[in-house]
Amino acid sequence: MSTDDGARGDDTGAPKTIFGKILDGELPCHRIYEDEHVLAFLDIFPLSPGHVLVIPKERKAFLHELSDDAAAAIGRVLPRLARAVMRTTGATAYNVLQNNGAAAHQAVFHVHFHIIPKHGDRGLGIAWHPSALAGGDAVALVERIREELE
Ligand code: DGP
Repeated sequence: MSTDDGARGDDTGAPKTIFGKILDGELPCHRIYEDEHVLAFLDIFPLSPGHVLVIPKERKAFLHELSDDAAAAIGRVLPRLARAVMRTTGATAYNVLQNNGAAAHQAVFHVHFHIIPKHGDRGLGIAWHPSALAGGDAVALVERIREELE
């Protein structure tokens, strides 16, 4: 899969990203949680109160580049962090968002998961334009994706 998406800021020798600088203590953050593999902190441009970012310490630009260990570490803490954000903000709905690539609205090229509480109109706005899944296409697509699975 192509990852030629401009400044990557991962461990390929590309310039350090903002999140890399936060990990290295060169920039401050409102830290919520940290372990060996993961850091979580408040988003500096929140869509709603309680908007949190969860990042791996592994410096990769895109989700599909993460090691299984880094991915598992994030998966382990995401629900705990979501529970804490929900309890703290009183939100009863939230989105978890993870963008990959500038075309998909990624601005910082270090993997990050957003936890975004929904408070009335505040939170993530989604433009969703579904189409109908055609039976024949689905069968062929499933086959091809399965072949690509490592
Ligand atoms: P994305 O579009 O998925 O790449 O989101 C990047 C997010 O990062 C965006 O919601 C704003 C946030 N952000 C950008 N710079 C900083 C920063 O210096 N500190 C913090 N805490 N968040 C930042």
